[in-house]
Amino acid sequence: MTNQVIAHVDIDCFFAACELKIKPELKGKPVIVGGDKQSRRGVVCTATYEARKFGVHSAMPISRALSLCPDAICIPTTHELYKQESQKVMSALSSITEQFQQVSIDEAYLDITEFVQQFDSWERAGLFIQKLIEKRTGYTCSVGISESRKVAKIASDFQKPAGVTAVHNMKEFLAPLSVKKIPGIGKKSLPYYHKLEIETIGDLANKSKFFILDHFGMHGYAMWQLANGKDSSGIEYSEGRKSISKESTFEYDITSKTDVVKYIYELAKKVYENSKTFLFKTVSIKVRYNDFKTITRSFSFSVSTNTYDAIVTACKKLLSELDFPKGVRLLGVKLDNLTEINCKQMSLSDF
Ligand code: TTP
Ligand code: MG
Repeated sequence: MTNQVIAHVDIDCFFAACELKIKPELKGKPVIVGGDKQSRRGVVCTATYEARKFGVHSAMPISRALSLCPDAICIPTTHELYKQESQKVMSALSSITEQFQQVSIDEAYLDITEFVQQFDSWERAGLFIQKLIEKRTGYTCSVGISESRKVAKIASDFQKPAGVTAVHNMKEFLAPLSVKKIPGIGKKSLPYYHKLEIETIGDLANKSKFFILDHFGMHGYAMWQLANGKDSSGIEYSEGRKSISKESTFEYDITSKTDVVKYIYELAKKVYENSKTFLFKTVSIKVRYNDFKTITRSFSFSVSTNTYDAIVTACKKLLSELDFPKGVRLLGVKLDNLTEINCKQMSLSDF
């Protein structure tokens, strides 16, 4: 079985990038978002990398930021703009995979286990994500890729801005980094780690399990496991399942419609097997051609159902509306509009 592959995507200096998109004359200049230059009051929300060179960073008082970078241009925040732009970013990311979790205004995790199979390396998949975001929104972003969500997050920060960091050997990658890079080790606990001569994540990995349990309990043990490259944290779905889907990426292009139908039915079967405890209303199919053009088509029933026949009927209808002028690289079937089965309604006929 393939291990999961998780990408963490974080837009570079997000609020500033939004402002520069509508004020392109400021590109290349040190810009601070938040606070006011005249009164020197407020705090820095973010700053362009030109201002960061002077040591300016988020959450710094404006007065301090201006003493470090007196020529900086300060602009007030426009949160409505950031919300709109964030939606564009998230919509672009969710076109890559349904297995996607937004965690802040400008960052998200994507389960790209299936998606990466189309590329000859994780780096290329990361570059593709960057290009897609740039094309759809104009923003640069940094991408971290790894088998662990936590490591993906550390990796996206590793080569900011506009970096792609793919981590295959987690232990080796983490070893030279400061322990404070581990989420959960903050200002409060850091001195305690230092007191025990743990400066880097490698130092932490080299301690014995019993030493760590003794000093830090189970919380520290989780950090120690991560330091040793043993972490398989993945996407977290907070509001229950929104969809059930299955995708297949092909090594060779599928060129005949008969084969497309055959594979869609196979996927329909797998999706059906995973949907036993749910009713669904909507069935979608996804087709990615060999030029990466991707289309999705959906069909909704008027009432919820949970039969295999319903999935196949919907797929047949959706497929009949599509042409296959080029080779197909990926196919997918998805069920959504889900209701968890918690009563006796088991199939359409029971309604
Ligand atoms: P971040 O992604 O942490 O920062 P960033 O996008 O500005 O810079 P980069 O990712 O390149 O390091 O935060 C996203 C936005 O959230 C940021 O643009 C502004 C806002 N923010 C604050 O308002 N205050 C803060 O202290 C932080 C960290 C962010
Ligand atoms: Mg960011």
